[in-house]
Amino acid sequence: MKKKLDISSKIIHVGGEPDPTTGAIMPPIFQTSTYVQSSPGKHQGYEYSRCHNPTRTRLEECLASLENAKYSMVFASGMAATTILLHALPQGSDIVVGDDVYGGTYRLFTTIYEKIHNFHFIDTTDLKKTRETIRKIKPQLVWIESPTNPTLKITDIEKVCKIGKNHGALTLVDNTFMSPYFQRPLDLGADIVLHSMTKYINGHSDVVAGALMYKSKKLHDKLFYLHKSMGPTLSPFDSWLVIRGLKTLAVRMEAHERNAMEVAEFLEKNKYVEKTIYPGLKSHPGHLIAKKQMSGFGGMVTFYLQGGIKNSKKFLESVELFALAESLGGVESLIEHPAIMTHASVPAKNRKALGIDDNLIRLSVGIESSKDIISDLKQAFKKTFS
Ligand code: P1T
Repeated sequence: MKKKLDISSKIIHVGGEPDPTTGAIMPPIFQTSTYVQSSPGKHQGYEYSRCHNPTRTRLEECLASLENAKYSMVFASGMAATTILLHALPQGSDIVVGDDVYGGTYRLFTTIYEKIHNFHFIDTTDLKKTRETIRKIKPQLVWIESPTNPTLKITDIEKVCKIGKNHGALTLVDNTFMSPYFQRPLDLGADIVLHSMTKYINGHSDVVAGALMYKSKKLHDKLFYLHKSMGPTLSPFDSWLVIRGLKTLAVRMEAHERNAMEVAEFLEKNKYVEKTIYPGLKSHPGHLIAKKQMSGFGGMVTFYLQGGIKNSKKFLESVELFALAESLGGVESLIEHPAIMTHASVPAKNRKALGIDDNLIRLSVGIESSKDIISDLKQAFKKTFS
């Protein structure tokens, strides 16, 4: 019955069965490192918490069902999920990567893992170029972020997955910005979904965590072996916090989107803004693809402020309700400067080519009153330009 539920009900109920021994409606935090065995090797499915933990299992069950996957594995951060996935590929794999990805992902690929795999960065919104590159390189993996961080480019996930499949490549989608509530890449043909659960899935800026979701048992066995051997384990308490935060994902995402749309429309009309980027705006080049593959446009808005770095800094120092901080997807509104903060590890030349300019500002629009959010931006414009 639970498999057939709507996503907003699955968020609350899958993995959330009352505790069988006490009836407690919330799962217990199994704050234990080990489990007693009745005879050597004879146990109840749990041996050691680096490998398995019942609180973590509850979370993994729910996450797998939200992405319509068979399996999910959680990790101590989004980057830990990425690391383990890269180890699951044969050494020397070719990986085609969307050119605009989170700065930390770019850093990991181009410094630590460039000695192990070959990364080919391309604009995956350009289907012709993507088809040609995949046909030529025959990669093991295609890595897409959609919408991208920070310029919110939209890749046609279904089409890229098809191209990948035709040439024997798996496709991974980093679905952090949308959460499974607004976008489910496995339904569009992807093989693996990655989340930084630090963002919308947990939603309360109090946990760092990551997850992978997929259907293949072979991949699951490989990832489980790597997880147990390498130990990027999410603690029972953090697993429980994510279970708790996740319960309100549906209402939070609806509120983020409502507010982000209002903010984007406000910015688009503002005389001090050169350009506003939000997939929900008709002016966004990926608007129609976004409409096709997402059921909402999310809470992230970026814009180019008039003037250079001086104005950007002044604006970022002037906000009062928005907090100037890295990260996104929490209930509170955050603002940041990608070139100096989240994407500082992307070389200046690449940043320029991607449009991560000194006047690009990224907003993670929270779920406060939209009136207060917009008043805060108004007063920051006034302070910056008066
Ligand atoms: O921070 P961590 O949980 O390790 O997740 C890394 C990560 C992966 N994928 C995407 C799309 C991300 O945005 C992130 C983390 N991003 C930020 C911290 C940020 O402010 O953009």
